[in-house]
Amino acid sequence: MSNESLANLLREERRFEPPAELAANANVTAEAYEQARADRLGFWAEQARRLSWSTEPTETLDWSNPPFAKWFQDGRLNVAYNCVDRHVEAGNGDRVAIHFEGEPGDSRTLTYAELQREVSKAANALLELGVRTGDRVAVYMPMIPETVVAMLACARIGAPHSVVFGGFSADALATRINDADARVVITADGGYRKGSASALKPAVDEALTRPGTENVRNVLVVRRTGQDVEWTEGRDVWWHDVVERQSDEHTPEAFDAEHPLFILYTSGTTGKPKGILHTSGGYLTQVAYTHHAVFDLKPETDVFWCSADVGWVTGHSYIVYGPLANGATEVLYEGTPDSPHKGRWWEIIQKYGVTIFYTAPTAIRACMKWGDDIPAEFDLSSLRLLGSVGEPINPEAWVWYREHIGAGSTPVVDTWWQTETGGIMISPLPGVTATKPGSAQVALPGIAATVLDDEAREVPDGSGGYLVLTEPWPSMLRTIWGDDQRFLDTYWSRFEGRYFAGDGAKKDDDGDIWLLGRVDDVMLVSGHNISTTEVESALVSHPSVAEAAVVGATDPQTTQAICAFVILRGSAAETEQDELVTELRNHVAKQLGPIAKPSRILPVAELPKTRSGKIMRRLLRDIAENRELGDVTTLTDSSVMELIQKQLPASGGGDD
Ligand code: 6R9
Repeated sequence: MSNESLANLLREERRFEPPAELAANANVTAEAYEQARADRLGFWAEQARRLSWSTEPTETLDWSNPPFAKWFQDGRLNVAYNCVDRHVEAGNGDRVAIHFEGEPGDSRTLTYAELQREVSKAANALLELGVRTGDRVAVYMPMIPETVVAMLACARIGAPHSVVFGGFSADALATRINDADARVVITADGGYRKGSASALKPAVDEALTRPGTENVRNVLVVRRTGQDVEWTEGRDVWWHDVVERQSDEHTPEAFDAEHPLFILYTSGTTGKPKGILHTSGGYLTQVAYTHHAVFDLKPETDVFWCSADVGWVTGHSYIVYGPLANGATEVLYEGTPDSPHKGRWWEIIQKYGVTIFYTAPTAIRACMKWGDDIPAEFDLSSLRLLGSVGEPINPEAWVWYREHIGAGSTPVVDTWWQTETGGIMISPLPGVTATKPGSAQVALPGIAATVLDDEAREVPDGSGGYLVLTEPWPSMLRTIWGDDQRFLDTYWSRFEGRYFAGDGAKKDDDGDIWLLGRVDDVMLVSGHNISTTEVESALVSHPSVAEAAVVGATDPQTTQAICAFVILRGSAAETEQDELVTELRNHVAKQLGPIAKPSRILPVAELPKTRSGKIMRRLLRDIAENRELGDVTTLTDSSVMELIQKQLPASGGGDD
């Protein structure tokens, strides 16, 4: 964005007050904002006392060398002890920690006492394999309990883990093993996805033939599917051989609050992936607090379910560390929402009586497309809170979620954050905020966010620009692994002294924040910066559209022309498409104004997405501009691009 800040096009007037009962019993009330405003560091120091420290911190924040923050630096703690042992010691050993549901329908329950024994055995096994404090361990696993156990075992012995999403290729895995210089890889023979066993071990074998992975001494392999695996004697060891025979007792050692907890790679748009580094005390404080505040968790009665993959930061913070630090009972599901049928998620909510459900807009839009009648077949009355994360949620999808999953009364919280922020930053509080469909609304207590224009001036209410964070926060990334300069350049150089998130945003007339997509995706049309998110939301608000992805394609007259790819809903896919395209173009013009009218709309069967469900607009831009496709390695399904290319007419449908 260079000439002008983002235009503010979308108007959304619907409001939903918190349910009275939730508000009356909410974990966090409006007072928290006041308290944090009056004394931000005092507020975070108080939140740090949710944790059990072996040495209580006396210093909250050292910001003497910005942007390299140190939180609670003289405190010492063990993260795994906080997530497991202390709940057992408090008398809650029989509470279920994890209800595991495998995709084929197998299930397993782990109480906190069982989790303590499993984590202790795994920690002892890692020690036997020679893993020492500070060594990096790569984790390349399906969504099974051993994955959580492995992560906690690493945390317990102070060995930072680097979880690599199980769908990534051998190349992607090798790059990450190399960058973090991992010493051990924990994997499985395979996992179940979309109705069949999908192998993992072959990708590890292949990755370890690549240069730069020589320091991997052992591969620890969980047997999940029973499929055949190649075996390298001396290097490969079975989990059931090495872990099962260990003592189920292990005394956790305390580490400094700033001891590295994990590295998690984000793809970034160009160049090699960035290893985002998170440390212990500040990270755990913020994920525990936000899980308590945003999800209003009552550990004795709630059943929490975050459907994210553990290879994504959402899985780290809201499957592993946040919920377990809070002693939650949660669901862990291995597979996809449509295996073996499109009601699988709703069946799981019914089976376990899930009360709080956290998922991504892409999944909500897929469920909308499959039809309202599917969730209607299940008893979802246990739900009392719904969350969304990962992308801007279109108002229509938000309302559908509340209506069809939340029975028209369950509050929806749209939570904005990033791998880099570690925990939720901007979100309604369910007992406080009157929610607005499509808006993440307000920075949480203790968090400072605003929107700036090109000249680094705060934009007035009713305008758009760049989202920034203006004060350090406990779960902030500490650096990019091995590359402080890239850390400075990427996040701290655009606006002096402030963290640049890379997202466009606007403030509405109440000062609430609306996320408008990645700044790289913003379109420049006849001198106006227009957000892809707003045009997509306008398209999704038409009854015939299930999903939309919008990109700006180079245009000689208007700089960029708006090009939309849409997935049609149900029967709309069979109707006369030329007429529908005209209708959709007019619909957008009516919703947002003529400037936002797409010049081309192309109905497609699928859209290219990353593993966490984010649409890869970069690839669609390649198509819209008739270019050769860029890097497709982080796509969930690379055949999608071939499908789209096959479906396209030689030149597009627009007329003006
Ligand atoms: C947690 C996670 C971060 C990027 C972020 C933004 C987008 C996430 C959002 C959202 C609008 C929300 N994003 N949550 N946009 N509203 N509620 O997704 O981390 O994978 O690092 O992605 O995702 O663009 O900058 P990560």
